[in-house]
Amino acid sequence: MTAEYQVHGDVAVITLANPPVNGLGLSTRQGIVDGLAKAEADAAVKAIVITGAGGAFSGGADIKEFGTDKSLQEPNLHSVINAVENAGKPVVAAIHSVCMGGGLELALGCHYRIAAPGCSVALPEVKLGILPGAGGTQRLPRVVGVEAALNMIVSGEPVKSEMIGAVPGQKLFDKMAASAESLAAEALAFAKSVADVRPLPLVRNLPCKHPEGDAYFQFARNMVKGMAKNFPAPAKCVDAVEAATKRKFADGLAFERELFINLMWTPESRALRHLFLAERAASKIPDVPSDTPKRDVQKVGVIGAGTMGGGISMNFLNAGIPVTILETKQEALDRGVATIRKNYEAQVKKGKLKQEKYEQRMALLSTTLSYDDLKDVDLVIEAVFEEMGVKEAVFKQLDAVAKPGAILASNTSTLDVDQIASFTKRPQDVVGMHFFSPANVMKLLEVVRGKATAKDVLATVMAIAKKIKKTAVVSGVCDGFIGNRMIERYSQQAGFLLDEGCTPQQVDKAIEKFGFAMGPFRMGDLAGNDIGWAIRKRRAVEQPDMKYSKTADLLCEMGRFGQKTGAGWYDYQAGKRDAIPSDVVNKMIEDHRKALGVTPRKVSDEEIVQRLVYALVNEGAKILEEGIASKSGDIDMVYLTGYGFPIHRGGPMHYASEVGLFNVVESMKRFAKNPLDDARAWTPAPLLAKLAAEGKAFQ
Ligand code: T1G
Repeated sequence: MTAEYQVHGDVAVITLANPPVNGLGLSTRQGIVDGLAKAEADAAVKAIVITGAGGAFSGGADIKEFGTDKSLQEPNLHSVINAVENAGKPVVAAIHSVCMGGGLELALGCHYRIAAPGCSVALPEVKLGILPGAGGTQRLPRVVGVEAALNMIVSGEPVKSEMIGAVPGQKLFDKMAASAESLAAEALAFAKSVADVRPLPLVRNLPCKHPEGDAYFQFARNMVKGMAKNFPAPAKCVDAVEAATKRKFADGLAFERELFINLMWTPESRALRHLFLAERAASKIPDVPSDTPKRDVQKVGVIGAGTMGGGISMNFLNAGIPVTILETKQEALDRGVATIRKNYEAQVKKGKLKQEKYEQRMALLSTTLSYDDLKDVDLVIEAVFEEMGVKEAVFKQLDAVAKPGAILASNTSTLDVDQIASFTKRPQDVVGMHFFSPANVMKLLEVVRGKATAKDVLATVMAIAKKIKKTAVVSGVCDGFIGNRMIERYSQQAGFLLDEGCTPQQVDKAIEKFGFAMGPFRMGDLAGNDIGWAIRKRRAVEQPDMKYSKTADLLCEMGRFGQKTGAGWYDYQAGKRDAIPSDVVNKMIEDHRKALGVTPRKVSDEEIVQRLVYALVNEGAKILEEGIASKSGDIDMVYLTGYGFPIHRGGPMHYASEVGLFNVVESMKRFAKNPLDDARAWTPAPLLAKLAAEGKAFQ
């Protein structure tokens, strides 16, 4: 049982003990009910305290149980809370650290609540695409007021216990403990003090009204509509809280339950729950135990003060870690530092960064022209020109200068990390850390594991990634790692669609309607079309038989590299970023079709989306079966945090599983028949074909 029962004098204490956050899984729920029964049956027990062991009161319902029958099995959370409310003796919730979701709902069912300061209190269900499903939308408004409750429920954001406890008229806590350390003793004393109070107070009996209800909820609906266009849950949160003001408690509870169950089955909620677990699973490397000793990283060196070097440096400065940037020329250093300053000053101007914080960060930054100044750094990240010869020179120097045990990382976006490691006598200390531009903004960090990369190096880099607030995903060594290798296939399809009859704006609009932040052509103009051009030239040598539309090369031959040249797939007005469809480009595409002898056809948005997304999925399946990525959720995390894949779709691999892999493969068979396409690109990866045939999903 994952709830312990003890009696202290005449107070029974039920302690939730389901690490890591006392998720209210079946055994924990059973433990609470059993504990209540024992306390009821023991005449010596005058009052009951419920609390949580370890670092949480409770993080809510056990998310890992969702979708299994355990989550529905009695006693479900409603039954547990009913048992608490109907106990014949006062039940006091002793709250500390984390009290979220079902955990807060459990506390709201108790007769009294005492909280330690510093506890994160939230109803975060909306972040999982659902809403509080065990009375939270009906009870919270009764103790903190309708507006404060709705804010908490629609945002899902935590608030500190001392912030709520102290607000006049808000009765979420009956008492604030002096500290987390004194909570246990104070809870026992408080329980004793209310042992004889009758009738026992019930939150459900408190009134729940809003003086301007109709107007307020209309306002709330208007606000929510704007912020949650792809997610149904926030609007339902408003409906549920409004019901608390208009219906009897029992009816409001039933209404909430109906909304909760309906939301649980929405694709958006399935996507968000998948991502909650995938994000946490990404930080786990199957063959690197989480207790692997980590190297100490007190000082970081960054080689290259360009856009990437500067952005990478800012991540560490923001985390309070000193950085030394090395360049070959003083003016490059000066330019790089000036860019960092400009970025911080812009944040200060917007009120996003305090002046003193900015100064503290800049004080952690030093610069040098000499490798000798990197001799005592613990981690060096090079962000120099993407050419193997340059990398070789850098790593040979690093090998000579860096102290033993220093981690030598390359920010390369596609080059072979094993080859880079071979330039040193310490390949076990070499790893790829592929940041995404702008490096101080994008959350994704691909951690590229070389054959020789030591396990403690990986464990250290994953821990550092968390410290600099990056979503780190481990990739094996291959051309393009995970993200860029898949985007290659996506871009290949985008080009074919132009040859067949689409315009750049039609393709972009279709995939942006699907939910991508930016379609392939707007993205090319932003990143620079010349980057893809260089990769295609390299690929033409390495994989001469890979088929491409020539339009992207023709575009680059016109010098239309994108926003940086004021023209790309689209036209741009000076100093503006608005993408204007270009007659010049559309004519180039039409002329190219004529040269191919192609009669343009109307391509549906559905086909555009399927060809772009399934191209990602098929390459992702190959990456999985080659072991370049260890989990399909890792691939989803790469696409969500690095390539603007729509969150409400859950990532390419999750989305394909939702569509049904059998249906994906059937569509691919159709695309393979298109003479203008690259049939080999539509040969299903063996893993995809196998799962589709077995009617399974990606795990
Ligand atoms: N259930 C199961 N496991 C959970 C969990 C939960 N509710 N919350 C966290 N974990 C696991 C997580 O997967 C990870 O596991 C470990 O705890 C550390 O998490 C009826 C139905 C609590 C603030 O949405 O916000 O109640 O990877 O890395 O940064 O209305 O986790 O180690 O194996 O995030 O210290 C509502 C979600 C559920 C809370 C801790 N509750 N969790 O943050 O650690 S729905 C939530 C969080 C519900 C009722 C409904 C955070 C945290 P592993 P972590 P952290």
